Amino acid sequence: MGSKEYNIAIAGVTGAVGRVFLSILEQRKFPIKNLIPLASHRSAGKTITFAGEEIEVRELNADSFKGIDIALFSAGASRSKEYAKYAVDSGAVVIDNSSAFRLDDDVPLIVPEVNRRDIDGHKGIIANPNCTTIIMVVAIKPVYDISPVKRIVVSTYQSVSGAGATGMTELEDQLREIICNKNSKVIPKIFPVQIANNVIPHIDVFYDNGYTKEEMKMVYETHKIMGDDSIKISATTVRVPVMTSHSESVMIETEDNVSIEQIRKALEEAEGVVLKDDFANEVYPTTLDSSGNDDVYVGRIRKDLSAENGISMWVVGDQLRKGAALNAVQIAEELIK
Ligand code: 25A
Ligand code: L14
Repeated sequence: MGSKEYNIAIAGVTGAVGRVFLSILEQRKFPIKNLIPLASHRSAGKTITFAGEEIEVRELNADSFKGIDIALFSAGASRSKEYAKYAVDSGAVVIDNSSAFRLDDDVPLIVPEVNRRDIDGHKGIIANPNCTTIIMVVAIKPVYDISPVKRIVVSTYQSVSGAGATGMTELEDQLREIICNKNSKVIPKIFPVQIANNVIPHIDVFYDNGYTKEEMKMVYETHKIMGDDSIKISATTVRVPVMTSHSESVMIETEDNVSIEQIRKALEEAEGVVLKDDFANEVYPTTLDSSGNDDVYVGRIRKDLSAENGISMWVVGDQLRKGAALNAVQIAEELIK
């Protein structure tokens, strides 16, 4: 990429991730010449504010990408499948937040802390992994570097903003209905059942093996990012009535016996990780620690009682930031280095 400042397009700018893209690009002073905000016809003509300037949102179409250097996509997989090719044909590099291309052989799937070198092989599209996967691998990589990880058992506690802006509206609306209107039954719109006062073991569609697509993303994407298909992974992904940040209970089995002290030290020194772990003083991370912040927080590190070389830990991260927009902007920063 020649110039020192870049033309950036954001597809899905009015969504949950899109808004965070704007604030992260601004905060990190990404060198931007022109910013082109794109969304559906519903948002065309509205304005967004970037670096103190009001910019009009345009409708995403085949001609949106003339002169664009980097196109950040977060408008859902079907939009990515339809429009990413136009961005690539216009000479832009696409960094895609959707699940559309993640498992394609010629598309690198990147978490900079883990596999930034894989960016080099890109052919115009780089994929941003699923949010729960990103948050988990940031915490697992430092352990893997001490001793190869053989097996992972993970349960997630995913916030409603993982389902986009409409997920947040749905939780707010249901809580208001229950608290203000004293109505204990509400009709779900985007979640399969009521999310207020509830916990739902169902994210994305079910596959024939009884796992959901969200659970299988954690398996396939972790293999690809870590470059190790031999890791045995089993996931249960669950929606909880929390606005932002995903939490994960992770059990890791390593090849060798690794001490808790070694793990703590490795995580303390790891890029993108904050260790918040002192059970004697009741210190552990929660979603209120991670929300609005960039790092992945780890605590509750202890020997697993059911596996010889097993470690259990609690991992929390803001899935709109490290799980989505921040990770994508970090990929863009690698590209222009
Ligand atoms: O397919 P995937 O990959 O599984 O992703 C599905 C969705 O998950 C979110 C993201 O939703 C994505 O669309 N998502 C993905 N990864 C995520 C992650 N890691 C993640 N969320 C959290 N963490 P979103 O709400 O964040 O963003 C949606 C954006 O996409 C734009 N969009 C939709 N259709 C489009 C389109 N852009 C171009 N062309 C299209 N055809 C969408 O813009 C938004 O920016 P918008 O203009 O449609 O929405 C503006 C506001 O309008 C409201 N709204 C949404 N749908 C409807 C609606 N209003 C009326 N009718 C509707 N059907 C919303 O309130 C929105 O804020
Ligand atoms: O694959 O609903 O990136 O929490 C991540 C968020 C899929 C949906 C992805 C959610 C999306 C998921």
